[in-house]
Amino acid sequence: MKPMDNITIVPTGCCHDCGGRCVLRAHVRDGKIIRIESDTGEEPQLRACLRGRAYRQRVYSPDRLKTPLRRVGERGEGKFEPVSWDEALDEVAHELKRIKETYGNASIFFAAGSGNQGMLHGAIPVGAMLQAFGGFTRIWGVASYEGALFASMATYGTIRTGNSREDLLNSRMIILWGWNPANTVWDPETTYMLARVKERGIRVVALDPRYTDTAATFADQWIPIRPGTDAAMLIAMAHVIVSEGLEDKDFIEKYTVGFDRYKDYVLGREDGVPKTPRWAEAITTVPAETIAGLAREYARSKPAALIAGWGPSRAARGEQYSRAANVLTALTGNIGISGGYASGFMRAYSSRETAPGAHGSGNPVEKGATPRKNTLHKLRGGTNPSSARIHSAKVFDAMLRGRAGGYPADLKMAYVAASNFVNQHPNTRRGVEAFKALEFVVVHEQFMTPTARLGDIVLPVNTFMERNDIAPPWLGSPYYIYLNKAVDSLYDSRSDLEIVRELSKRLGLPPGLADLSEEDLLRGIAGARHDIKDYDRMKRDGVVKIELPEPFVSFKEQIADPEAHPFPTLSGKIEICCDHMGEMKNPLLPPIPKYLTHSESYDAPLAARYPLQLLTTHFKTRAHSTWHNVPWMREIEPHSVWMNPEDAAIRAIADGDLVDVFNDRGRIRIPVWVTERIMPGVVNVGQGAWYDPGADGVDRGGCANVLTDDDHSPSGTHHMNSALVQVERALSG
Ligand SMILES: Nc1nc2c(c(=O)[nH]1)N[C@H]1C(S)=C(S)[C@@H](COP(=O)(O)OP(=O)(O)OC[C@H]3O[C@@H](n4cnc5c(=O)[nH]c(N)nc54)[C@H](O)[C@@H]3O)O[C@H]1N2
Ligand SMILES: Nc1nc2c(c(=O)[nH]1)N[C@H]1C(S)=C(S)[C@@H](COP(=O)(O)OP(=O)(O)OC[C@H]3O[C@@H](n4cnc5c(=O)[nH]c(N)nc54)[C@H](O)[C@@H]3O)O[C@H]1N2
Ligand code: SF4
Ligand SMILES: [Mo]
Repeated sequence: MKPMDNITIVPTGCCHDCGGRCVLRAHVRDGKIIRIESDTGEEPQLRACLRGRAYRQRVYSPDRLKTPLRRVGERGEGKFEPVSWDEALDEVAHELKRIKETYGNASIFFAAGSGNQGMLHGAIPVGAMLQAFGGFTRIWGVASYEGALFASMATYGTIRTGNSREDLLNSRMIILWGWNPANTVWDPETTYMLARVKERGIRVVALDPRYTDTAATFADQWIPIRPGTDAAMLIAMAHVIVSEGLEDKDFIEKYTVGFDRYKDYVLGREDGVPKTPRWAEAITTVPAETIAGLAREYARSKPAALIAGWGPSRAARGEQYSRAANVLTALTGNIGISGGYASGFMRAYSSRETAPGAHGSGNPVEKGATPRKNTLHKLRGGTNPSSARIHSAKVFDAMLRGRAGGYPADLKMAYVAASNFVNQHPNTRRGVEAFKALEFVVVHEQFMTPTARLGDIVLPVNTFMERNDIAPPWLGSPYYIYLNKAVDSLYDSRSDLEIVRELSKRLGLPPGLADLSEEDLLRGIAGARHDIKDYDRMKRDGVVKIELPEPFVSFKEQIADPEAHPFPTLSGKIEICCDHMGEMKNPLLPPIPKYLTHSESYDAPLAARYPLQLLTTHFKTRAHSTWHNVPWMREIEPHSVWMNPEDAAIRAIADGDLVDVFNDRGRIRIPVWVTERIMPGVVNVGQGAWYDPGADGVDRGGCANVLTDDDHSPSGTHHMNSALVQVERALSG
């Protein structure tokens, strides 16, 4: 910290749940942040995006929750009275004890969100407290990546796939499939590397129903593709490669199992339908020549990186797309080599081996629960290790139907921390109904979100500018940021840790982690990481960048010496055909990747009434619902539904009109952006806008999850990009 002109520059960072984790330098004068800078060091910098730079408007927002609140009206009505911390915490402790005694710990649902990505604050201490209190019911099925994780485990037996970002410079060709890091970041150096890729003239192709900022900035070619049909295109690319003998035969022979089985499907020997580019054109709308051209180019441009994003897999049958992409990288031998890329989960360098959602064992409620048979847990992985968990898409249904509906618990209370749960999970209107049916809801929040509005007690939490924390990168890069406290907690807010400390006393819990000081806890966290060598230096600098001897290349050892380093699958090889999936005998989980349709596919009967496919992408101006209420962000890109001019014309809709986007689950009313940047037949509502229904039930906030389907595929993947909708001009405001 360097004082000058009464200004102290505090090295800190940004750690909400976007794909970043960036350096911030808070300029503080008289206890107030007056300016925010970012990384000014050597490239590649951990440079903050527009959201991080606008953080002052979030810290000093007039809407910050200032005191603990107790509900006075009906739940969800939004009427609260301020109460003291003692009153609020007494009530929470009393309700926790009452509910535990009356119904048992499994009736407590812990809605742990991603709002804070530091390792000390946010949902983590709350989970530790509830665990010490006897446990809780929680979710499996992480909205982010469940399909990709499942496919990665099935193919490689691990989630550590892909190469370091700088290794992209060694590729001869890069395919960005359903991936938009210009907005979603995926580690701050990604766009820097893509810019260098472009400077070097390496060919970049982007496949996305939208002409994304990434495609516009970095790609030589944009291929629009109909949502939910990517598996068909990838399988047709395999058809071209196999029928023209372009596959890497030695690689397939040495490192994979199941190629013949896949070949039979691809060539049509299994079901009489050869999966030709012509076949795929009818499904995907991508011209057969484009499909064949891309297949040949990819197979001949070794080393080439096919990076398959999570967006297309966050959809019904999304795991098939991920599997088909993984298998294509194997057919072309682009795995384990510099410049290649094992498409999979996309976690390259990491000091963690487990899936982010899978941590935190030892929940007493899950002890003795039967391990699930029909899940990938059997293959070592997945985030569903126990029959005591509820899929995150099904929580609302579980709250409403409980054990009688086949769920493991009758849920009576929700403990919400760092999550805008109701807004961020599919079928939000049902979510509101479900939360209203509970006996007690407590929410730790910074703002009165749509979920906090459903609280009985709402506790004001401070921001990362008001406490110390350490945050690992979001995904796969070698560094940590240290978030030094820049200012004191505003108003009467406290950290989650401080709340847990007070509450633990009231619950009579033995002294635990929460009794140690913040500093000791952070030293402990750093000490447990083999790659953090110097805590004090990291704290002083606000960041530690870890020098790797060379760029990380996943599966390098497996390829160099397969005898000594088998793949961690059952066969020890890359599984093009996964027998374990075959054993499940589920037609929706075939052992080889297949193109499968579903009830909200473009060609489903429902499309007669709801002919548009809705995407609910991650949005430039927000991390999920965080930053929604920051005016600077609203100015940059107002919330709207993206629609192609062709679709607008047939509906007599003009750019900027207020429109209704609707299906049987609900209706939202927002302005339309008529743009060529989205293909015909597809509309996009960025996820994360706050649910704000009028008396007529129409959501003026434009929350995408009013429209999404609360079902999941057998892999556990969400259907957030698989909703059919109609759009019409709004009749009133
Ligand atoms: N700004 C911002 N960044 C974020 C986040 C955020 O909320 N805001 N959230 C972070 C988190 S937690 C996550 S999990 C990640 C998510 O990161 P992603 O899942 O990669 O993000 P999305 O925007 O949902 O999807 C990426 C792209 O997939 C495209 N897409 C959707 N469906 C299909 C399809 O069927 N086929 C094809 N080819 N493309 C399709 C979308 O148009 C979009 O451009 O982002 C992280 N980064
Ligand atoms: N339709 C659709 N829905 C989606 C997605 C999609 O692609 N489409 N993506 C999904 C994905 S990938 C994810 S990860 C989820 C994310 O969903 P959530 O985890 O619910 O994320 P946020 O909406 O950002 O809500 C986080 C909340 O935490 C609060 N917060 C921030 N810091 C702290 C803190 O230190 N302590 C406490 N107590 N609170 C804090 C913020 O104010 C914010 O309200 O959304 C999912 N929802
Ligand atoms: S929102 Fe994400 S990318 Fe932007 S500054 Fe924060 S951590 Fe970095
Ligand atoms: Mo996510």
